Amino acid sequence: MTAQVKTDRSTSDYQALDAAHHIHAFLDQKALNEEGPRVIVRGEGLALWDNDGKRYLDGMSGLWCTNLGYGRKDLAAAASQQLEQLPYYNMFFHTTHPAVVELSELLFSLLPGHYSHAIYTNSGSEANEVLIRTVRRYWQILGQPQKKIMIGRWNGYHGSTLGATALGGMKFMHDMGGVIPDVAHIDEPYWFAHEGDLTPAEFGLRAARQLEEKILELGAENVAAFVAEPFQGAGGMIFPPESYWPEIQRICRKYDVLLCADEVIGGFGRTGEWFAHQHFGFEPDTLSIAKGLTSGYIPMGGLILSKRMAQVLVEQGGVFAHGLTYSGHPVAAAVAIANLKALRDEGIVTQVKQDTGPYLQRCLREVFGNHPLIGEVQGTGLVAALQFAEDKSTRKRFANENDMAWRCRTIGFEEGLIIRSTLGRMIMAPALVAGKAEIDELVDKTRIAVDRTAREYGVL
Ligand code: PXG
Repeated sequence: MTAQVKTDRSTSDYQALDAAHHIHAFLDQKALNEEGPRVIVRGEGLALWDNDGKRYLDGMSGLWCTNLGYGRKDLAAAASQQLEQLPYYNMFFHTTHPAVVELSELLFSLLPGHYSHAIYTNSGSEANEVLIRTVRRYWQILGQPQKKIMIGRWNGYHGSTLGATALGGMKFMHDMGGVIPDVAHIDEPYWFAHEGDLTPAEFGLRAARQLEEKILELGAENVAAFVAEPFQGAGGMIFPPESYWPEIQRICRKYDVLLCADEVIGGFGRTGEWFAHQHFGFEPDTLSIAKGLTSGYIPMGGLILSKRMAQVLVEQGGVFAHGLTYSGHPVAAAVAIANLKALRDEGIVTQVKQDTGPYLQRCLREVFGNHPLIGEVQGTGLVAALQFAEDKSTRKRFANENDMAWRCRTIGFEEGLIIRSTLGRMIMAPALVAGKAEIDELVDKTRIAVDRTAREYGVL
């Protein structure tokens, strides 16, 4: 299959205009301009085509978001119908609209029963901004306005706006433009990087107990919430040991600290459960959502609240001083409904849990379990990471692991594969509609990229 689209301009024209007008995300703009970005023009299923007709297998669901894959006509039709009927209205002037009401009905039918309310946003970053304000408001209403410190994790990612950046633990982001006060961090539960001889289970408990130490250091009466991704995504797809989350939950309950899960990439089927916290077996008070809510076809995010929190805000809170023009946007809501119905009615989440997820995980462990470049394979469902390591048994990492991973990613592109590198790890998160043939192609092309990297670095 070829691109089958005729664009108006040559790739070099697009690149020149792109260089003239854009600052790209997380890249050295000058270096990018010298190289020129790939110009992506079409998508179908898991395949993308660039302006020169080259095909790529998208192993990253765009940016962890196209859970249904590209080219879904039902989502396009839902948007088009809503655009004709009611392209915009808001939730300010004592008004609502059917699209957002029906989205909530559907969403809460998929969520565990102890959640009841949503505050919709346009993105995951905004969901986390709203989280900070809502959590602080909750404690204010309960007469504890000093309980406002948010604890996040080093290397966690919660978005690129100011509050979300502060909540996240990417120091290089903190260094650009500053942070907000009353935010603290604990370490990430990254067993492979940890030096010493703790088992994963022992390490999981130790990592979780850092939260208790931090709460005691700051004073529980001052700590509003702990916020984390159930598995860390942008920071390297780090899976905590099984002992981690139950201990975190115990600590949060003990000190009356809200437990907030950032489900922006873990939500909507990625792990084979509807939400990643269900895979890890804990019960957060809030969920930040975005990405897979609409399969990325249109921007939408939100903050989901437990009944307990919502009741306080609704019954005792008075005016909730927050509102976005596009909160619950009808077109986004219509697309989200079509997306959630497809994920549910086509049995896609169940398929990830029972069939394609275990298949991907098995294939990766067979191919990379004893690979000289790979120290560990992590993941569940349709998300996985390969950790580069010089010595698997001692967990010794290559000094230049970042360069190796970046090179592996570049080779992937050459081979027609999009996977992501983070520090010394390769990450994949294909669309949840991936069939076994696409998973085979993903694993096969990843092996070619890893082998070529290993040969270039003299490891194979
Ligand atoms: N929380 C998490 C856990 C995320 O992964 C956000 C919040 C922010 O969402 P928005 O919609 O504001 O971007 C994210 C976003 C990557 C990558 O390369 C990851 C994200 C965004 C861009 C790139 O892994 N995650």
